[in-house]
Amino acid sequence: MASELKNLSVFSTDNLPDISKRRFAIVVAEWNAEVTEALFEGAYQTLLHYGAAAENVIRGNVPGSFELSLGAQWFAQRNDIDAVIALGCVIQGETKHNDYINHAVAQGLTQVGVNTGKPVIFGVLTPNNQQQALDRAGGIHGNKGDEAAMTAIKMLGLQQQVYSYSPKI
Ligand code: RBF
Repeated sequence: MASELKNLSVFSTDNLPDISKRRFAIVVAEWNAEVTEALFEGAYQTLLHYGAAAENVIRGNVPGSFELSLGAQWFAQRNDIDAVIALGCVIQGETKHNDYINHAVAQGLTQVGVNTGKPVIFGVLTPNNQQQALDRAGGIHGNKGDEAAMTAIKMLGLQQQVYSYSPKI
């Protein structure tokens, strides 16, 4: 496979907005905790690295990925939260539960973002097995938690650009 030895968490960091006063919520699913803790660590450190203040990053846990949407909604509805990052890991099993959960979470998080007008980031791994997950949670393929945090930052930059734009008439 083309991605076999590649770090997939490579992203451009040009023109990032100032996030020193922005407030983030990170919602973490407790299922597959070894993986989701690593995703959290990646997301948290990335936010701090690019200028977020530690006291402006709050964390909430939900039991499983299915609960991420509601957890994200509760945070996104707060006036003092600018962006929400949802982290989970749904490993393929012998039944199709993973498909149901993945679709529900993808739709749920999309809805929360669109309804609240805030960046709500899908940081849910959907691997075939635990190793694939670990490879993407601080392993050979990078850390999707880092990417989720960077996505939140970039969306805040776009939001700022859109709302500060004034047409030259
Ligand atoms: N939650 C996850 O975050 N990752 C999983 O891999 C996962 N597998 C599940 C498998 C089954 C058969 C069931 C019933 C639940 C699973 N969940 C998983 C939990 C799910 O996200 C949710 O917490 C529960 O279904 C309660 O609403």
